[in-house]
Amino acid sequence: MIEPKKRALQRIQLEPAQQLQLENLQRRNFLRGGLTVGAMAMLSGCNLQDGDQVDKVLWAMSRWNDRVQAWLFSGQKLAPTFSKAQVNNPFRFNAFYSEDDVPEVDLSTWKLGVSGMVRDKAPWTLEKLRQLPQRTDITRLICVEGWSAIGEWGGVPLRSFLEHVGADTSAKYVGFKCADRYYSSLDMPTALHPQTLLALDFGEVALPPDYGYPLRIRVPTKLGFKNPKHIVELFVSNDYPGGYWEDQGYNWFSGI
Ligand SMILES: Nc1nc2c(c(=O)[nH]1)N[C@H]1C(S)=C(S)[C@@H](COP(=O)(O)O)O[C@H]1N2
Ligand SMILES: [Mo]
Repeated sequence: MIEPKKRALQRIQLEPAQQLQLENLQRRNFLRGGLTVGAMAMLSGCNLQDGDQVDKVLWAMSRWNDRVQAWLFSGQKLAPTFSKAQVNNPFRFNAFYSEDDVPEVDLSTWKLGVSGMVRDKAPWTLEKLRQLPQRTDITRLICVEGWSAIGEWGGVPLRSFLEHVGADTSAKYVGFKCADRYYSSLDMPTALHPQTLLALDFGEVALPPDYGYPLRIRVPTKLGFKNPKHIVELFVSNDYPGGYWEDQGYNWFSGI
């Protein structure tokens, strides 16, 4: 398999901004093992000095790849599960800031806002969420930075929640906003996947601050960055919501 982007980068002197864009796109396509030969043929049709044009073609292809992957994904393939003895303790922390800056969420004012293509937009308290059916899975969280850890997460299957609020499940996306500026989004089949949880618990106790108190997404069929912590709002939409890392070039689909 040729690596057309690398070759293009070697041959052509790019402006720093163009170089950065191409590197973002390389990261975005990294998980899929680079561009196809057909894509390279398309690329060679444009002037590689023209950053805008190259970016447009590469981004379009990346989106196309997302659509193909979403289509291939049945929505029901289960992620591997593990035994309690395999849980990593202590669990690893990660965020775009250090542990000292973990947001302190005040439960007396915290609510989960619900918006977009849903029948019932009333906000949810943690207490109300705990009254919905719960599920627990011991799964592996895999970070794109190259580490992984096994943990036990419990909470409300996102599917049950979406059904409860009368979400339009024919919509394309479920998006999440967090208490710390972080945001992310899932394709609807993944949102309806049986192992995708609105997680409230971590190892049988309420989520500790580091791991997303009071509510996070736990989606074992996706990379770590698609597991937003400290969620404050959930919305259903047909408009592509992107994400904190996704908008910096990481592949939006990033999973199975
Ligand atoms: N709100 C918020 N959620 C986030 C992040 C973040 O910076 N802020 N980082 C993501 C990344 S990159 C990873 S790998 C996981 C890490 O989760 P952990 O701290 O439970 O290991 O959280 C994800 N969710
Ligand atoms: Mo991550």
